Amino acid sequence: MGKTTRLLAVLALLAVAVSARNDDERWSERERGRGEERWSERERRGREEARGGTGWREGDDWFLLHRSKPVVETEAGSMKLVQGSGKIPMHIGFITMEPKSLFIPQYLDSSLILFVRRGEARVGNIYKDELVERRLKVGDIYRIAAGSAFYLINAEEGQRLHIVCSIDTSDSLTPYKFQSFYVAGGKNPKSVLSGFDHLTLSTAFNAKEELEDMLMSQREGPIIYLSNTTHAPRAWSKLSEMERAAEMRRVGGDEQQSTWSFRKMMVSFMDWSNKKNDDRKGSRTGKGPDAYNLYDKKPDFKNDYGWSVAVDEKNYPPLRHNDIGVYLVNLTAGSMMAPHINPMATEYGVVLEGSGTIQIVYPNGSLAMNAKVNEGDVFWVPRFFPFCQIASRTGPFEFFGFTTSAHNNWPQFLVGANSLLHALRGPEFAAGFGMTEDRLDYIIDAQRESTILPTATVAPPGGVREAVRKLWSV
Ligand SMILES: *[C@@H]1O[C@H](CO)[C@@H](O)[C@H](O)[C@H]1NC(C)=O
Ligand SMILES: *[C@@H]1O[C@H](CO)[C@@H](O)[C@H](O)[C@H]1NC(C)=O
Ligand SMILES: CC(=O)N[C@H]1CO[C@H](CO)[C@@H](O)[C@@H]1O
Repeated sequence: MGKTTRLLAVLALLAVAVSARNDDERWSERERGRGEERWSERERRGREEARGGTGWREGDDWFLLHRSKPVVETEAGSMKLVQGSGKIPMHIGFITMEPKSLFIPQYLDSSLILFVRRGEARVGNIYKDELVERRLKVGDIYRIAAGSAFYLINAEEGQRLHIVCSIDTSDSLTPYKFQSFYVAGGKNPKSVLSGFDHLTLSTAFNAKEELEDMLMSQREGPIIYLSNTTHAPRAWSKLSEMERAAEMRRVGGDEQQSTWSFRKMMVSFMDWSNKKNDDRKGSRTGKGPDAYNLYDKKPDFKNDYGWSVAVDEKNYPPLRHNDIGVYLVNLTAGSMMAPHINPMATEYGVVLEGSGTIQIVYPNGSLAMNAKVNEGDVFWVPRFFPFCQIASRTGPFEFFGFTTSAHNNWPQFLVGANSLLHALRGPEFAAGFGMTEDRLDYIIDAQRESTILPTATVAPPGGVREAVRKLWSV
């Protein structure tokens, strides 16, 4: 990149940073919903938008991912998908499960990183041929590999479960799409088992009539209530009995111990769901990676205006497999994540709490997006594009997301005490702006904070803004 281009970009950014603050000041009080209610409202609107089929919104908020489509909708829960953009094979999924419900055992052709937003989840999945079960709490992230069978349970009595997940389709059968294969199921969803012909299956299971029962009963969709004594769980428990019997026969023998690992999962799973009350209090069974909690991690950066954490493969090794990183940022009311770029990764963001503004700048130095976002909104920022996030003045702004790199992403800050401008300063740099070094230094030094910057009112007085205005009129 030539020096002139770099200078132009920096100049544009300075302007954006300054105007961002003005915009934020103008931003009037917005009605601010809370908790559950707000979330389900967003879900509903998302669905409506999907039905309306408006597609990508052009222009101003192209980097907001509005188009969400429901992929599962049952009485007991839903899953909606926000499709990734451009050449990034990643989608964001929102899973909602009512109390005492189950997401039927399945595997995907894509890998998942779950993040528990609200409630508690029990997740079982096959890891290296063994069933691993974990209890996930708010803030936990947990990876499920492509092709690994898993189930999700909301075992809580009165608490809805909300999960946000990334779906990495880079290994999927169809580019940029993912496919579920239900292991359990019946008429709806259809179990992959039911695809085999009768003789094959009954030979494989060494059972007959029970199979019919097992594979025809389920009709309530992929997310079901555990509490309803439908046919399905009863039918599945037959499988469990058959498996146990088979296990007994195998004892002592050395024949194929763990050939069909999801049968093991089903046994364990049935043992659990047959019990009316959950008396297994342990939070983990089986050998395999644990969940990693974002809220337990010491912030990587923290000042009076907010904090941020980034989780990479060093913190949570399973991230290495997909080369995906996870981050979480909490800004106090009115604060700003200083304009920066991700030199290594494209970034996805999901607003968890509060509202704010996302500004993104094109490489040519013009403003690409200046959009207000609220809880549940999803945005993305292409690699190399300068951007910043600004909290509204009404309250803290919390967002989290995924980056397409599991390594340290080394974000480069363009404004603030730790910025590129400090590194580049000197006579050439000042000449690039057509200013004296002193005047440029004056501007650069005015911001003493780094990374997360205070609101305009707390920031140093008008002098800098005045100087920048003069700079523009040159
Ligand atoms: C975010 O920061 C605000 C204070 O600005 C605090 O009240 C809130 O609890 C924080 N959120 C989290 C998840 O820590
Ligand atoms: C900058 O680039 C964007 C995207 O390529 C384009 O839409 C816009 O018109 C350009 N602006 C200028 C001033 O060249
Ligand atoms: C079909 C059916 O009986 N559905 C019920 C399952 O259980 C939940 C509560 O646990 C009810 O709300 C459903 O109506």
